[in-house]
Amino acid sequence: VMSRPPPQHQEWKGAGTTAHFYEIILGRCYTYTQIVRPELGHKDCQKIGKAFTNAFLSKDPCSSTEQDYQPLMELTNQTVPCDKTLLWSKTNELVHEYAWVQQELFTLENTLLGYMADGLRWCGDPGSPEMNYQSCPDRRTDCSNNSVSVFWNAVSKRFAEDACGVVHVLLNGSVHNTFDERSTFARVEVFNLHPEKVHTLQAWVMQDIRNISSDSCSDASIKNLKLILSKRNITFTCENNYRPIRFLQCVKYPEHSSCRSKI
Ligand code: N1C
Repeated sequence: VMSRPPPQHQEWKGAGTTAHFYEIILGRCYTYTQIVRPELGHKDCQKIGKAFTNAFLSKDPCSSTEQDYQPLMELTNQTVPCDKTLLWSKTNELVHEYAWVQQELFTLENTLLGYMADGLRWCGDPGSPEMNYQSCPDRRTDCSNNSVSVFWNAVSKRFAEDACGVVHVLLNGSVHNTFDERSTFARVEVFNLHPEKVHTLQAWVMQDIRNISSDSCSDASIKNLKLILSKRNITFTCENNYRPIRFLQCVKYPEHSSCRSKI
């Protein structure tokens, strides 16, 4: 057998930093600030890119802190209009399809920082100034305070704190825990909505069109969400299979029985 070169970095269980990470975040920053939202054309993408990598390079990727991301967060502050914040849990694909059609709604991925980081992985190493492209900590088997999880916790927290008016959330009625206490939505966002600014959380609970079951809004986990919000003085409303989003599901499965009625 040929001898393997010694690893340059600590070895983790999760996949490594996305190839060309720096070029991708820089390109996405320019796309967002020049093309998607030209009103943010004054943002300094070079500075933002550096602040992003400075948050995790040469550091232990299992001891990441929200403070590490503070300079990045300050450079990427952005106002989302009241009533236009759209949260989600376990509906990653559908929520972004809806936000694409309803251009005035903002998911976190429709803000600069969420747009830059969406779908990427990154970590550094205390013994090296480089990114670790070989492996990064796995959230479950290595550590929860890893560079990627801490980032999403920090930006999700700010996104919820900044929300005002009616906030919407798109939930998945076809999974075991529609409101999952371990999710970012439950752990971070629900507790960081400011009741002085956010009077109502409106949930849209969508079921997989291929197996529509009973009323998801009366699910036990949704009752738990309602209780948490009432204690926080935020009104909760819930709607099953919201029609505009059902129509999006019907685009994908037009022959399904629930899509065949002539309106
Ligand atoms: O844990 P979740 O969903 O409830 O997180 C979703 C929730 C949304 O409302 C977003 O504002 O939290 C925010 N958010 C993201 O926008 C996001 N984009 C990508 C949280 N996590 C995000 N990711 C990655 O997906 C991240 O790695 C995290 O662990 C998953 C969350 O998926 P989920 O369980 O469906």
